Amino acid sequence: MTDAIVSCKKDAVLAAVAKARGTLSAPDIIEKGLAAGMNEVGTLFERGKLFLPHVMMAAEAMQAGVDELQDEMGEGAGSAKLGVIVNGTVEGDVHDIGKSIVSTMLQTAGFEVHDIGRDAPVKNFIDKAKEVNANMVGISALMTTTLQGQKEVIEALKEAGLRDKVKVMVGGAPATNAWAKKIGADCYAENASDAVNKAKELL
Ligand code: B12
Repeated sequence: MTDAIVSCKKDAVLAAVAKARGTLSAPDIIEKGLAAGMNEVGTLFERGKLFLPHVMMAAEAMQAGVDELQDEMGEGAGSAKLGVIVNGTVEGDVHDIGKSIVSTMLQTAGFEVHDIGRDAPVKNFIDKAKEVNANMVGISALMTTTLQGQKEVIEALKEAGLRDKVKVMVGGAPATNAWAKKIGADCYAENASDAVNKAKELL
């Protein structure tokens, strides 16, 4: 599956997903197969072995694979919700593959998730958190240049008087535990499984 993503071919990805279905769980297929492939694409891109159009094709193929598995991910575990989470990618940042995987996995684990998409202005995080009475806000940033946006959302939560009621989880490739601590987030999660575990601990 990882090879299929690196080959940037949607058909190959869908064929690999079909083959893995029934043997592996949907979250395993996504994280250990598709996301692993996307990370490999990132490494090859950084080394100049793949170019932006390839990355876009691989991203599309990845999304097609995730969409294919959506039904299997289900609506979450039971009727009792573990908590309400608003999740989005900060303004100026269009990367949303990882963020969307996190949303899907949180939902599958039993959280009510409101995904506000990518390139989301600070105001959208705040408005949505108020609207749905969120217990947690997840903030994704994939570039060093947009990481600051996570801090801005936290500051805005404080200004809106919501910080005491809402836990904050940050993620995305350039984020770290040290960064999360520095900006006053409640936690950092490295990947979607980690995000589910940390959300369960915090809520
Ligand atoms: C795919 C990709 C794209 C796609 C995005 C498609 C999409 N719909 O998302 C496209 C082609 C559109 C794109 C565009 C650009 N990109 Co780009 N892109 C990537 C790439 C190769 C992979 C990202 C990815 O999807 N990874 C796979 C997913 C599964 O992993 P993930 O995102 O890290 O998510 C996991 C964790 O981080 C975590 N997580 C993620 N979000 C959250 C949120 C929460 C709350 C939590 C808890 C956890 C969590 O869980 C996820 C699942 O395990 C990265 C390289 C890399 N190594 O990351 C570059 C990269 C991020 N891009 C980069 C750049 C520069 C750009 C562009 C400016 C174009 C360019 N010149 O290359 C534009 C950005 C425009 C903008 N304003 O945003 C740079 C950023 C450099 C920096 N400054 O830090 C990178 C690092 C590549 C590089 N080395 O140059 N990109």
